[in-house]
Amino acid sequence: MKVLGATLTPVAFADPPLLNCMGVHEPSALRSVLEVECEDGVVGLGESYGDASFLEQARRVVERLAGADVFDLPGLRRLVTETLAGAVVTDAHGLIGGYSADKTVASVYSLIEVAFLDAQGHRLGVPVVDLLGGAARDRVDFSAYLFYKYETHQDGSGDRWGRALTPAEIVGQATTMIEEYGFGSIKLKGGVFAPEEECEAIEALAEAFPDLPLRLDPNAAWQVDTSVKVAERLDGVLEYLEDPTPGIEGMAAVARRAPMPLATNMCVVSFADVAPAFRAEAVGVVLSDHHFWGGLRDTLALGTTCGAFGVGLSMHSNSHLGISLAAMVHVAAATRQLTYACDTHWPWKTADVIEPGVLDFEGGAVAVPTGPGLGVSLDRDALARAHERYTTCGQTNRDDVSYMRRWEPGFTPNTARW
Ligand code: GKR
Ligand code: MG
Repeated sequence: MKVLGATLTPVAFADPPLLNCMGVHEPSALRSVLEVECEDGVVGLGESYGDASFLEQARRVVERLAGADVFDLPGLRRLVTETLAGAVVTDAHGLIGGYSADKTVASVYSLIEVAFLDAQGHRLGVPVVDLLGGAARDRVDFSAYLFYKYETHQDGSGDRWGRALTPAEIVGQATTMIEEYGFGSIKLKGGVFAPEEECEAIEALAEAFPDLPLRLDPNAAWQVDTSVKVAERLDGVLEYLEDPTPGIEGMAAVARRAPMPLATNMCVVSFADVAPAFRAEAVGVVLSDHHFWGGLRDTLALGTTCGAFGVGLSMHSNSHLGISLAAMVHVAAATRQLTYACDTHWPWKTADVIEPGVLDFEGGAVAVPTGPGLGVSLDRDALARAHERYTTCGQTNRDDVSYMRRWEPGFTPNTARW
């Protein structure tokens, strides 16, 4: 089935002032929505990053898609690789590891592969999970993803979540999120305050939710010895400790002394990282993410690789909309080796570009959509509103660091600070 044309639309949606080691989320999160129009009126959807550098590279390929066959994924890989030879998308936000030409190809390919798979599913009348070999599970578990947060943005605009800067406020945030979504595990984004304070928040969560598995992710804000101290203190409390310190070598040094597995979405971010990280026994859990692991089929391959080495598998998320959640659910459902509930930023947004009703959470899980393709449809008015917000919000790149300086002039990222 031939592609007739494709449109890439940058969009923005409201994001609360969530804190991390790089600073604080700006008022808008940026994404891109891809529509691939094919013969017979079939349209395939994809979603990915919205930063200028990503858009620039993705557009170079998108404008060459006409004439491609949506069933020829190796051909798509060649087109992306040839078009982007040597190009590098730089993501200055620094929260998903280093960037490289290979990661750029993998990211742009992924955006389009998802849309091609969606189109294939529509053409054949089957859900994407079936194109990936079938469902290993019919519901996908997600964890409550907690953030320290300010009460309002710099312009004074607030949100329904309020302030969360203390252990009690973090427990309050968890309580609301779990009541509404039914999550059965909890992740706290750390790297914001001194590690002792973040340990106190985790201990408060353990007391409030004694039956729920917990995770802490400071995005490499700590040095090796600090990481080990935290790991020892939270022995028996955390199911895994995520990216405590930078780099494979640093993670391996922590892993040798930590009682719980270490997880990562920062030091194993492409297949080139797998051998050195696994050889060094640096990580016990890899957080997959189809957006930069080269699409849904390579994410499945990552699952197989992790399974072969006895390494666990979870799933990473960034602020995202419903097309991405649908893709995450289909690939997670098809991945036999998934050993933990996946991350999602879903509860933090208030708008989307898809028609509601397909991706509802029940008991912390999303049922795999059964409609053709991804099973979601675009709400054109909502897409237009989100694009309008993109054109007027004044943001073209995620920059948590500069925004943080409006609260704390002179702020520098907390990477390996403690
Ligand atoms: O949304 O601030 C955030 C997160 O810190 C995100 O950017 C990370 O990439 O969730 C991610 C993670 O697990 O590191
Ligand atoms: Mg992480």
